Amino acid sequence: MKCLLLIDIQNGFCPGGNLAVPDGDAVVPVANRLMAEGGYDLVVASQDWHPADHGSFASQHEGAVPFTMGTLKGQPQMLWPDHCVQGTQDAALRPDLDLTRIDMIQQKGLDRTVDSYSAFRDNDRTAVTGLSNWLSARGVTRLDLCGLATDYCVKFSALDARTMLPAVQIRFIEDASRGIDPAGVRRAIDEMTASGIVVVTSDRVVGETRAAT
Ligand code: VGL
Ligand code: ZN
Repeated sequence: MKCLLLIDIQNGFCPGGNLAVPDGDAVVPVANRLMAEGGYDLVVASQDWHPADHGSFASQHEGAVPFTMGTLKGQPQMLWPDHCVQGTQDAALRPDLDLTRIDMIQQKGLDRTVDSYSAFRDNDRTAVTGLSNWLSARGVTRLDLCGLATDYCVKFSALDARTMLPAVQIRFIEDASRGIDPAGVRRAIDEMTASGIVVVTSDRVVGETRAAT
């Protein structure tokens, strides 16, 4: 069973959004092509889904400025602009993403006391979202990830998939992803590669499907 996991392809992370990733909207046509031609049995989309008073927002910390480090539950925490607040347009999945092909939406970041970059569990690794059990129950053996942002939610999701689903082959689709900080993206790719995650392109994914049929 092959599954495609689309990370946080939401208005908030695209140009015009509250936490826009440079060129973030460029991943949408690539994700649509992967869903149509990538040969996946299942497609899951994650959705950053914060309460308005989420503790990762700089606005919740006296005098704090977005994109500086603060603390949350005693742990270092990057403080973000308010983004992806539940029920707002900023939190909606991109309308040009082909939502008809998505089998399940995994929301995350609902607990205001901890951030959740990963679609699998909170940053403090205490609470899980249930996604790893959902994938295991469906017999997923191969998981390809892509989306926004490479250096945060995509990386943390990929590394958690690696440790929480040790029998599953994990791949990162580079051209279907964009990051916040170029140096962070390079480090993220190095970390993913070092942990056994394979870096591929969408052309390769689609080409393999063609070769197999
Ligand atoms: C993300 C920062 C805060 C992401 C989510 O989707 O990469 N980054 N919340
Ligand atoms: Zn967030």
